[in-house]
Amino acid sequence: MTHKLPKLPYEFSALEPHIDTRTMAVHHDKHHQAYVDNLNRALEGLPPGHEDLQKASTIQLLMDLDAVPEEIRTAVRNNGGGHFCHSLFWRCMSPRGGGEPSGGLAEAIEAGFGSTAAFQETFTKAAASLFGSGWAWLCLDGEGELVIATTPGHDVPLYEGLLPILVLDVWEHAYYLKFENRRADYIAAWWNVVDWDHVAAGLTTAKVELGLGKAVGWAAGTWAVLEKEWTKLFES
Ligand code: MN3
Repeated sequence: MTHKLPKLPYEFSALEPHIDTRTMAVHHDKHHQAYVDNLNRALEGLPPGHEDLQKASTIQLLMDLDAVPEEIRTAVRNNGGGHFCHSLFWRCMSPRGGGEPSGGLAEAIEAGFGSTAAFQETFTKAAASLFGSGWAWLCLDGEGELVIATTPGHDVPLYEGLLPILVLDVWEHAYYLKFENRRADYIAAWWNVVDWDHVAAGLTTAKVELGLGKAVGWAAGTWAVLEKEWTKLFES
């Protein structure tokens, strides 16, 4: 398939004053677009016998990188990963975001971290102390517990069997235009736009996926099923 840049579900300016218009425009239209273009370009160079990968979704590619020919594997990992991470990142933010989680999500966060404040403090520390470029995540693990994770580059927590439900981009391009080197200020501002409703929807999906995954033993084919649900999270 030809991978496509997802449309932002809000205007570039919608997250002002917390996340600025110019950063959103450059980040979505230039950075994310480049990952999509580079992924498509890498897949155009598939050697004969690997045409099936042309039809694979981003998640299917990432979940079975061994099936990707070695000469384009790094390009697929980095650019497919970048496409996945950013697609989820845009959806985790909203002009109606901020405040506190509620319902089942709030209960899960309290069970996992003691309180929303304690969760936010731990997540913030993980994001702030991540060396270099990468991502901070809230995920559901194989036991059904919420965990905080960080990944370097555009690596995804799916590699570790973690299902991501909230993600923060801490590459400098995500904040440098407004916050310069002050990553901590960016993270503090970002909490004001976190779309807890979307995170809650992600948790519900992840729980279903976890049940499905357990039922079939996380076989590679499982991801074909999971991918459908995850795509909804990005596109709905
Ligand atoms: Mn980015």
